[in-house]
Amino acid sequence: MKPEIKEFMDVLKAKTVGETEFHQAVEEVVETVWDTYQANSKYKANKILEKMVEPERVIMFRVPWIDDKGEMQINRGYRVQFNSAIGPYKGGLRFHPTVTLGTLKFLGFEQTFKNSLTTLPMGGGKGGSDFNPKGKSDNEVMSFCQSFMTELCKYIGADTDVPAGDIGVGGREIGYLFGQYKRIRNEFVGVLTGKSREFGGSLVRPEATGYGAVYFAQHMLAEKGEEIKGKIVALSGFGNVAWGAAQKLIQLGAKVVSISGPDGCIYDEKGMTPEGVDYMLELRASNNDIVAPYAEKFDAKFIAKGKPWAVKCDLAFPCAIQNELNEDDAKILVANGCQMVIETSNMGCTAEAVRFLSSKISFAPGKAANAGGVAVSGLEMSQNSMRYSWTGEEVDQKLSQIMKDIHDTCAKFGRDGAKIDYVKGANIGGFIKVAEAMCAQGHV
Ligand code: 2IT
Repeated sequence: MKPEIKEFMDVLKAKTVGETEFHQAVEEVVETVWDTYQANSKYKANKILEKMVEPERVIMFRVPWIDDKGEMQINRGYRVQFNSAIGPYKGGLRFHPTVTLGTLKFLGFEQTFKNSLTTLPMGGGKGGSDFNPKGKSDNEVMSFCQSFMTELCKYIGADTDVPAGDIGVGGREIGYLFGQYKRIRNEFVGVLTGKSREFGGSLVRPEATGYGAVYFAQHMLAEKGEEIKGKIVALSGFGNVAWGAAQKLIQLGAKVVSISGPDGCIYDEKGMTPEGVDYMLELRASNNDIVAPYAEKFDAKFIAKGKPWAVKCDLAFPCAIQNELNEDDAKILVANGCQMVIETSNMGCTAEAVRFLSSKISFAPGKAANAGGVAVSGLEMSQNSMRYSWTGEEVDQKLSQIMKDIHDTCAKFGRDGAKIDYVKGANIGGFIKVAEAMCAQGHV
């Protein structure tokens, strides 16, 4: 690492003690955009990089709610409004016991560049809570969501900040959050995305992150004159993102051989069927956070506490959570002949794994590969503003074009001879648009 970059990181770390995931996300961006930054006197005079690592606003609040036993529970809620240079803050809400301010700062920071890459006018934000939805009843989830929105509704709005789902926040939670916002503010507006179809949701939003990652992989393969048909694919996770990816992969003739959950991983050597993909939804809805029952139902292998990275595959899509794939996993994947890792979770790979994979095979970072989710959220905002809905084909076609544009941006800024450095391409491409907008808007 260059001494100037180390100095930049040391200053940041001293101001943000303990926010290790945030440091990891920032370091990767700073390392890749440093030369672009140094070469532009306007960016330097405006201290753009120093500004970009400081969120515009952080809101932290108490969330009291009553459980089914009548007991008071207290959680912590957050919204990190990171950057509004190119549009209203936009990004998901995560309900998961591991959520800290550092987690949401890393996610909000990444979201700023991701949203810039989508070509749509969306700034970056992220929020959530340490609330654990696992094992909670519908009534408890609603009680929590209503209390969370009672505070959050003071800070968001269709032209200010538009949250959506992330881990632990799906259609059910968005429904409860929307209902409470509407009740308090007396406004029916597009303040959340990922809504149900009946009240302003977009077709293809549930599938969009997974579909988008597969479309991105198609462009990566096309660079090498290859196609997705016949490829053996390892997936992790079993939530919304893994579900969408599995569905599209199977449609395109790939063989999906794994999924995973906190309890372990499933190895289905014969390949998942569409019924298996549908069953993922049942597993998710059961609220138990386990994948083991899949093995018995579909005659597959369950590896307790195992990760799917030791299975033989051509393509790997981490779709679960940050840092789920480390350097050892990366080495096993490459040794087993894996050609590409498409990071579909946010910062799914550790910094060491990213370095190793980028040097050996093709690696797509999450902020490019998983941008399809927020892109269709942006399309949901457009439809809400028009008070109109597009057909599924229209939305899918726009999503597909956006993923191609993101791939083109990565290629434009990351091409290095015959290879594309997708990490560099995504970071520089995402950075320039936000930096230009920030410079134009003056000292704010
Ligand atoms: O990480 C992400 O891009 C999301 N969770 C989706 C955010 C959104 O606003 O749809």
